[in-house]
Amino acid sequence: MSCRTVILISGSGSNLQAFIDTLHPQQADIVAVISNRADAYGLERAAQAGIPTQVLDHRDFPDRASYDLALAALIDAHTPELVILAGFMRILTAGFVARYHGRLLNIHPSLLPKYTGLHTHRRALEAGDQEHGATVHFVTEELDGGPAIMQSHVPILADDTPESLAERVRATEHRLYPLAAMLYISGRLRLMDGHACLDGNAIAPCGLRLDQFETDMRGHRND
Ligand code: NHR
Ligand code: GAR
Repeated sequence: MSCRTVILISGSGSNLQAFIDTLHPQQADIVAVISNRADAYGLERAAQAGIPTQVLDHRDFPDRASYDLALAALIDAHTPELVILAGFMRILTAGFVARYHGRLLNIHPSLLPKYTGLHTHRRALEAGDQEHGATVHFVTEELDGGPAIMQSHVPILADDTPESLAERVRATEHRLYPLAAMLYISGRLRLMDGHACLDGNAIAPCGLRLDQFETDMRGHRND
């Protein structure tokens, strides 16, 4: 049975594109793409793929609570099982997060718990880090603080700029995010007692490693 999925975006939607390109319709049914910005390029990607789109501009609401109530009403009309934040740039209230407890995922462009919030690539460069990456996590009330599911790692190069580093990280996000979502869709991944669990076992605090997981998958293939 296909997993009804709503994807929230604010911008270019390259992660949305990765979902469209990677997930089979029998696995995930992307029933709607919702953006808080009317000019998000991801809306065109969705339309191109025949996915219904909606825009809900946060500037039309007096506060976060009223925006989040309207957003939840839009989402719930599609009766999704899974809700995906893919470059969605609005902080969500505790009430919203509680409503989708255990079925709301985010991708954050850093090796959490390092660099929560914004401008992660610049901050990793300024700190002189040797590696950087992205984390898929369950969303909780605590900003970028929910249980980690899986991380991708990239080296930081001597001549990197925030832009070049972001591009290298984003290329890994497009493998990382659909794979993590598939673990949820297949029923192997769950949030249990505040822990991200794979096959019923708690995942380490930093999450699974994408490179390790991909190596293991190759080893288990018999073609
Ligand atoms: N909401 C909750 N409750 N918990 C999380 O973990 C969330 C969340 C909402 C979004 C994505 C997150 C990221 O991956 C995310 C995780 C936006 C901001 C932010 O400061 C911070 C983190 C994230 C997304 N947004 C500004 C705001 O005032 C607006 C910035 C803008 O519009 O450019 O909401 O990084
Ligand atoms: C991605 O790199 C994602 O990790 C990051 O924004 C980009 C969205 O790209 N998310 C955040 O910074 C959330 N605050 P996309 O629109 O092309 O998928």
